[in-house]
Amino acid sequence: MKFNTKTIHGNQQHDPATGAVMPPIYQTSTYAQKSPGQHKGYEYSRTGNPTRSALENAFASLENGKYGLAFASGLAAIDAVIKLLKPGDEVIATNDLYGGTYRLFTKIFENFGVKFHFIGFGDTQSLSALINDKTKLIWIETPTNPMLNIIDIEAVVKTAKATKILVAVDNTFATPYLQLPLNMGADIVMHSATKYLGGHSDVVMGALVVRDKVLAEKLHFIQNASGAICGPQDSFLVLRGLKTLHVRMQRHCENATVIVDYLERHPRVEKVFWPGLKTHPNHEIAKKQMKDFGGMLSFSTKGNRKADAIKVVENLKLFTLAESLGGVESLCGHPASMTHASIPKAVREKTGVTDSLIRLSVGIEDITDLINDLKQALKL
Ligand code: P1T
Repeated sequence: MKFNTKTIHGNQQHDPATGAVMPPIYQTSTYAQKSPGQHKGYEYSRTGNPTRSALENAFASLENGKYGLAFASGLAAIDAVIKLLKPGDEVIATNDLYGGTYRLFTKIFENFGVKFHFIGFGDTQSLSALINDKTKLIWIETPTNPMLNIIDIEAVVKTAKATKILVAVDNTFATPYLQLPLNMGADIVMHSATKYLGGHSDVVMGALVVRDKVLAEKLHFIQNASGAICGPQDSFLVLRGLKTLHVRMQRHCENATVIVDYLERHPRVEKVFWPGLKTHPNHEIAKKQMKDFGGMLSFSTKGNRKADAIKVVENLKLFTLAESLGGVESLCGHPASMTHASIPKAVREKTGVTDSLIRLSVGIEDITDLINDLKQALKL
């Protein structure tokens, strides 16, 4: 089945009880048992719920995996992955990643004795140099949030596989429409389904997809034992969102292409960060592993002044100033004071998250209106 059909039909079946084409919202916490342990596959909704199962199956299909798991948020999904580890274990993570992920690693899991190394993944030598027998997981985001760096997934997998280290890829920015990390040898794909998968900014949710049965069983155990599941109503909404993922992504990419071209030529713009640019340092890797270049971009204003960046995001009208991304509507953000404020200034500035950086989540509105909004906002 092709991807554009999978978004609608992948691993889906009509409701066995009624034939309902869309899975009903099974708003129930528990299920009748005939005799203790004798039930129809569901016993308690933390462990499993039919609406959530339909969504988890759809996630697995889209990422070309075997097992999908849905969580209460993207961070809850990441939390479950790190709970595979033990005190003393080490993780090598990209140094340019969502602020909340950095906070979870450094402020929660370091207290439990897990050690995190944050590095740029520009070359595999620095990765190899850090690998030792305590290294259990490599955590990458690609494209990264918010600098839009691209990490060569196959190269990382090649380095890790020699030593059986798990490779997890946060695929939130790319979505399975643009890239399939499991096909490139990664072990775990993670999503903030809050973003493009849901697509309508009305749900907070996380997802994991894996191929390996033993790994899936461990993650299911953690999902049930820790309990950070999502509810049936949210599962229904994300399942509905998924059905238009391919159409939305196509338009996100098209609109971003036009906006990047406009910003590149704008006299008030210093630099644009988007992997589709030929001048982007990782453009060739992006071309190799992605189908298109996505709807997320960042840019800085001429002179690199914080006040100018703030003024631009205040001026924008159609681009709503808000946290999050990946919805049908365009959003703008100031990472240094919003999404990445939990990363110390010195650490974030090293990766380029300066006070003059603006991030755009390009929506699927008419491109003329989006360009006009940027035009008026950049008249500083
Ligand atoms: O917000 P939540 O669903 O818990 O997902 C966390 C998360 C994980 N990974 C990436 C790449 C993310 O971008 C996020 C959430 N990001 C934002 C809220 C943001 O505005 O960047």
